[in-house]
Amino acid sequence: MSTNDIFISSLILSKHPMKNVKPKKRAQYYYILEFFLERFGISRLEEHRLEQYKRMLIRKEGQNEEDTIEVLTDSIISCRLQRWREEYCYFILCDFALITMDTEKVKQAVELIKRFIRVPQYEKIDQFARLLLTEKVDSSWISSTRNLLSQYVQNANFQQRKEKRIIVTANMSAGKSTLINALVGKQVVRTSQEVCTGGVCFIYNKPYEDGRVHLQTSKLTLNAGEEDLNNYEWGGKISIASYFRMLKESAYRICLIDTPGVNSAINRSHGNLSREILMEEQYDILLYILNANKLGTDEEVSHLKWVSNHIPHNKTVFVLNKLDCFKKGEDNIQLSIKGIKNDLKQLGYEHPIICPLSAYFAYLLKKKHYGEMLTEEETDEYNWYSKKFEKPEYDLSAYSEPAWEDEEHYVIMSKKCGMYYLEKILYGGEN
Ligand SMILES: Nc1nc2c(ncn2[C@@H]2O[C@H](COP(=O)(O)OP(=O)(O)OP(=O)(O)O)[C@@H](O)[C@H]2O)c(=O)[nH]1
Ligand SMILES: [Mg+2]
Repeated sequence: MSTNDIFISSLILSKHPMKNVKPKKRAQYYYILEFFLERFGISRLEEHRLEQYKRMLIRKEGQNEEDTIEVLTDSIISCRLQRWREEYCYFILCDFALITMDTEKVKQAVELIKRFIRVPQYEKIDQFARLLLTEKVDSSWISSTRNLLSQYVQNANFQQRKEKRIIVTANMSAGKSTLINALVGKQVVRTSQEVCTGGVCFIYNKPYEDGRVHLQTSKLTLNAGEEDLNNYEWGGKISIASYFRMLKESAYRICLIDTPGVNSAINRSHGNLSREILMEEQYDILLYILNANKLGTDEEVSHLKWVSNHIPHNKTVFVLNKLDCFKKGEDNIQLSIKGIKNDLKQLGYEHPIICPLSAYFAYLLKKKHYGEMLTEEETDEYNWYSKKFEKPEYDLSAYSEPAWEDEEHYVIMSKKCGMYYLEKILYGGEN
């Protein structure tokens, strides 16, 4: 495994077995962990991961950090690892594995640990390392290591999954970024009615929810907040990693790729950049978003033609977004879908997949389901859209995945707004 895999790994330290031991022991533990990592050369990502441990193990409000570190360093130097409680070396090995996600380094760390423990313990640490490296959680093992071991195993198993890459393209403001936030289930990329996405952004799934969003711009942070996500400059490669709130677990690792709208008159470079990326980047699915409010415009037809001519048809999935904006009496969803199908046939798409959707409602629905605070405006919109999608004329499940009365309300609404079907198309099956 390469060290980059740390970027898509999850880590929860709130139940760490060292959390409730005496501050001095905790600090000693930290320094030994740091010593092990530095011994094998520490990468930038590993440093950031280690920082998370440092905050848990050392930093305490009201303490003068420099004094503390000095005093504790002294006590580490005179500390004999032999006097440790026996299980600490298993914790160190797990934490080392969780920070590096590198099996070769873990093997070397086992040998280093042996230099500090007694010979009769060798057999047991080898046995434990085998368990760790074969990615098995053994319930007979000391219960205090189980949480760390299980986190490592989940990360390692996740990283062995095949990656599925999905790139999103459309004209400006069709809802590309909103759709990505809806797939993730939280706000990770910026959305706006103005030209918004100014560069290419890679959004990776993580194995489980640890409440942390990773952001790599020219700077790296493994705990990006709203402020960080809203203020970075475009340019270079932007990567984000977060746990995706999926309706059903996927057998794949997912990478979503957000691109700028192709038709910006002010930022002509956006169109070129997007098309370059569509030609050069590796991906399994091209998600083409049609804005239901702007069907048939010259700009739509022009981008559709370009995509049809340059991207294999069997890779392309179409989304008809913003269907919540349709007006009863004036618009007809069924006829629109039929019309698009015909247009796509003219362009040579034999059996195009078209997913009708309200990305914005899907986003609100997930946020609410996962207990996130909605703003007052979002709450009003959530209530308004909920009412709308209960009505048969807006029920998008009629064109995709039928909803059943005995299903959970969240699943029913996800079907009605089109999210359930879209996730099934994107994450399920072989593609
Ligand atoms: N009503 C409604 N509004 C939506 C929907 N999806 C997106 N929007 C709104 O459309 C506007 C543009 O959305 P974005 O997601 O930023 O669009 P984009 O395609 O990423 O735009 P660029 O990055 O500028 O190309 C925002 O105000 C969104 O809230 C939807 O399904 N329904
Ligand atoms: Mg965008």
